[in-house]
Amino acid sequence: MTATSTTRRRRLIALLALQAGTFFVTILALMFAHPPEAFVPAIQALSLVVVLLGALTGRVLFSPPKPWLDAVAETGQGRETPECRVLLIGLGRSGKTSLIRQVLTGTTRAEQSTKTFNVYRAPRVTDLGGARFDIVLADYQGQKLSQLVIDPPISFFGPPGDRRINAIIFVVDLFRERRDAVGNPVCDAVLLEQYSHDTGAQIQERVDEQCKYISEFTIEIILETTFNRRQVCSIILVVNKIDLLRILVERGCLEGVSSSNMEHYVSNLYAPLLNLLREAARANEVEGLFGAYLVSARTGENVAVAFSEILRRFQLLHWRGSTDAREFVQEMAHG
Ligand SMILES: Nc1nc2c(ncn2[C@@H]2O[C@H](COP(=O)(O)OP(=O)(O)O)[C@@H](O)[C@H]2O)c(=O)[nH]1
Ligand SMILES: [Mg+2]
Repeated sequence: MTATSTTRRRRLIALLALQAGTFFVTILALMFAHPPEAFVPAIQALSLVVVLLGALTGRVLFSPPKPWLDAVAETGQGRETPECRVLLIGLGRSGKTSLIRQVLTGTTRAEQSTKTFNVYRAPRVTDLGGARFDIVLADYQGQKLSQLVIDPPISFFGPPGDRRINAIIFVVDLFRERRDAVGNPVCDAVLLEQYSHDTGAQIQERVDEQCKYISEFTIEIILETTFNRRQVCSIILVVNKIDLLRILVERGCLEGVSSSNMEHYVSNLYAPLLNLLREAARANEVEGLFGAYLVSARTGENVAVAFSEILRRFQLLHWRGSTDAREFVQEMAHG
């Protein structure tokens, strides 16, 4: 049991003892101070007052009680099944929910939702001896990353000072969604048609937009909010919608880019962001997985590859006991 959970248990016991003590003293006082006929209604009225006072005292003494109680109830402390918690961060419409659908093979019903997060869960079995665990994915859907700091749901993040996230995936793409006259997203055929001229410039525009969203400062905020070196063992960049790029490359829309150097082209586009992530991870002593994974949440291409390394690291970390994630990842990198 962690120091934090021990503190919470002590607080809970103290709160209950305080309430019970107050109640007991009141009953004794009543027995001495009142004649028998006044006894029953007076006790009833005073019991109510004592309970209300107790609750008020608890609120003042143990404030803020709600996050604390939420934490005890929801962080999974004492939960039997280990959880690999993966946070997906990215601009709206870059494909986070579609990626989750691919990973959980069609199950997209969120088990918890807030204004800014959906949380999905699926059972898994390890490659290392068949132990069970859950993969839990949180899809950040707010537009402003500041919301991440203001209201991160404790059930997924874990309480401040004891964060529980194992992997952070930054999701970017290469194509901005286009809408028709009535506001519906256009189909891929129309999107490809629109991207078939000035292709390089249009893609660069989207990359710039993505890099503006996931900047040095936002990375810092995200790590500040989520990071716990005992838990985080992967930070990766996923570049989505590679199916569309492949078609445009095959059509010859990007001069000098072929299917054999497509990965190189994308890595160059996202080199500044990759460098920022690499530096942030180094500063926090996480040796993440820093190639950009080119994936398609639509076709499933490369999605399993990107996730399998995250799951492998989690499994090794978890079933080796309480090893510090940082030491473990360094060991892996060296051998
Ligand atoms: N062609 C293509 N479209 C995609 C891909 N991933 C997502 N989309 C589409 O992009 C839109 C936004 O996806 P969604 O998963 O809702 O993005 P989110 O807002 O980041 O959760 C949807 O219309 C998806 O069908 C992909 O890999 N290829
Ligand atoms: Mg979504």
